[in-house]
Amino acid sequence: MTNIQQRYDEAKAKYAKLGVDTEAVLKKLNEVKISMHVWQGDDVKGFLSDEELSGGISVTGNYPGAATTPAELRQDLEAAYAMIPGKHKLNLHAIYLDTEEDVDLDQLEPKHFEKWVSWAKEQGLGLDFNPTFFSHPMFKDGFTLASPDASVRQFWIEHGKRARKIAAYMGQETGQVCVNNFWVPDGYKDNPIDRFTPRERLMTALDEIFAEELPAEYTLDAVESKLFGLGAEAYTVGSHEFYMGYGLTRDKLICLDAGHFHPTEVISNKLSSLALFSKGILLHVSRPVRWDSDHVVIMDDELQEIGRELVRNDLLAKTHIGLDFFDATINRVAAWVIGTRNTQKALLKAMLEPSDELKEIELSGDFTTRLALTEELKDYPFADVWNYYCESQGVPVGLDWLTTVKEYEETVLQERK
Ligand code: RNT
Ligand code: ZN
Repeated sequence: MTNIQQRYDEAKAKYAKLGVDTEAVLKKLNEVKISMHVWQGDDVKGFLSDEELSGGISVTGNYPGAATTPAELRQDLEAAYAMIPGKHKLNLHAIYLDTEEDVDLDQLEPKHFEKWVSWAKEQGLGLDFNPTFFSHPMFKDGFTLASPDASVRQFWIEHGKRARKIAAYMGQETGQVCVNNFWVPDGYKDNPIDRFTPRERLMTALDEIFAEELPAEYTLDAVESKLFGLGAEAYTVGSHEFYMGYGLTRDKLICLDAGHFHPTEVISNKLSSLALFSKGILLHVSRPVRWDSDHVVIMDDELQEIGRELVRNDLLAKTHIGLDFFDATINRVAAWVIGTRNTQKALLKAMLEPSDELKEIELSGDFTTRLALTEELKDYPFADVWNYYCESQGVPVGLDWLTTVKEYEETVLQERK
């Protein structure tokens, strides 16, 4: 018997005493798909043009080996997925088109993503999508869909419509629903006089984009809010209130990005409310450090709280879990592996909790036991369950993946110019 098996058996017995069935937990965990974001692989550059990254987001670092072609990106993604247990999704952005044709955002068609789709099918991956409302000359004076200039709005409306067609195509081809997420950076650096009219313009533009019904089994639209961005510090048109209202009245998924709120405000505390009223939730699991810095997701309190909220409230079925971070100071494949595995681990930890019992304890008013037991649970051998899961899924156990990533860095990444 392997050491891992033995430790798992012990952990299994320990959790069983709490009434937690680790076998059932691992089955459930294995069904959760994480949508890994392509843009960690090349610092949000994409393949549309050489435009600088704009839209108030920023990547720092120049770690060697960033992918410069779709083929390199796919190679890196394969390396990362090989170290992540389970079957997942890939989250693409419009600027990641793979074509020889010279096309702009308002001319995109499904065929420009054919190579991604056939690769995803081959790999057994689902696909998600995002129209790109940044890094483009039509991002004018900080505005896209909410621009006061009708021709600017029109360009982006056309892009949005085309993105939806592409998402529907991806969903149809892969047989898994493709979540199409709309985030626009529009806003003002300094205090605006008129906060209302840009929001009204954004609402109208979105309504135009979403006018056509597309099959819900192929694609679902999501809308992502934000508090501020670089250069849009004073006012962001697509705020949380804006998209709560928009998403609820238009039956869209509402996307919560962990970095898009005030520094002490957490998305974990929003999930239960949103779940009561929204069609569904999209998460951008990220890690803000002092601002929306998009650091790699670590096993911090908020990540664990997000996991608990999803599990305790049974929200996994109506939640689509995506990642959103970009760090160019470390190996980018490692960034994916660390962030994705952490997100899975946080869910596993939550699933290993005797949540029904905890709910009863709370209802009975025994807050002493609630505190004592939740603290005690922190010492439970969840890692033994995780290691067993990794082994049974044929992916590296513990830190073994790092050796593989270092080898990959030496043999593949360092060869890149
Ligand atoms: C920006 C948003 C958005 C982007 C991606 C690249 O603040 O979080 O989701 O990070 O679209
Ligand atoms: Zn985001």
